[in-house]
Amino acid sequence: MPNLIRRPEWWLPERLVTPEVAFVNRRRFLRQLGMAGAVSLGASSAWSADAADPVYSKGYPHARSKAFDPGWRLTDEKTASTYNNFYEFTLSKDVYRHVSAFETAPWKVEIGGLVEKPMTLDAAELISKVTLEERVYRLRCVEGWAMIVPWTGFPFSRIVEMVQPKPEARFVRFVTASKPAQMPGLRQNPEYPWPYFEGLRMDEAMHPLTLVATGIYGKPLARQFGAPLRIIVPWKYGYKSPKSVVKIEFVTAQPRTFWETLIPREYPFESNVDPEVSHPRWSQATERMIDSGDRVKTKKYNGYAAQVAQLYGA
Ligand SMILES: Nc1nc2c(c(=O)[nH]1)N[C@H]1C(S)=C(S)[C@@H](COP(=O)(O)O)O[C@H]1N2
Ligand SMILES: [Mo]
Repeated sequence: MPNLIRRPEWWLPERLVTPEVAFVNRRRFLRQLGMAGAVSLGASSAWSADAADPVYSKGYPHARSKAFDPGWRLTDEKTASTYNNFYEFTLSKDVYRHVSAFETAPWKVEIGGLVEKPMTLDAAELISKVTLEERVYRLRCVEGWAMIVPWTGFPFSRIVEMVQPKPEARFVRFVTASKPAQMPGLRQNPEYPWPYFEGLRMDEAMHPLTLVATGIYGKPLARQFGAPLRIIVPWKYGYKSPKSVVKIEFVTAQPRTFWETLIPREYPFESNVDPEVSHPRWSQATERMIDSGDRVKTKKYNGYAAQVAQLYGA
């Protein structure tokens, strides 16, 4: 990359792994980082899920599923809770410092489109209808970092059972929260096509690995993780796992996504983790574990090839 900017001394190497932002608007990004630094001096730095809205705490911790407990070493909880991507709040990783005004209850979720039984209900009610379990998954961000965390949640296929999609439904579209008064990033970065939106093929959405996450580390999701519920698709880059979902829509045509709208060549709809397919601006061959700093080889489908390769004709 050409040396377009002079880096200040506090610019840690890991700050560089924020390439989307840098590409979209480097100048705004730099200003934002500066502001975030200034604000953080006085702001509360509570990072723990203990701050999650108490309406979601019923039943925690939920039992870990034996089928999804591969025995990997978990990423340190504090590191995972203080190193997040959630651009509605900030373009920097210290999202936890910017979420105190975020109200996650009550939380209306609208599930509709091409379905027999559309429903609009509160997140707490939706969660009360399902059985929660804990699963240990890897998460790989397109920026080149990774973590291994215990999510609590339920399979997305439970939602499909509830609303009964019509045969014409071939894709699922997710829309996430847009609350400008509570989400400073929306106001600071108006050039992005808010609200954040994502999509999956129906067979991807129905895959048993696809999870609606409601908790992490044995507690309800802290705000920075996308409370009160978010989607987790562990074999795709992290941006395919939308946070703080408010709308789930079953549709016929492949929906656009937030990142595809911004830079289609770099963030295509499918976006399966693949060490052999470089991002146009960097290699995807390896990844950095966010707590240990270990650099490890990236695996095809993020290590889930045995479960998902058949979705892609492999
Ligand atoms: N609504 C919303 N969802 C989002 C994002 C975002 O900015 N907004 N960032 C995505 C990206 S790029 C990643 S890597 C993961 C990060 O999840 P984590 O912070 O729980 O590790 O969330 C994804 N979901
Ligand atoms: Mo990401």
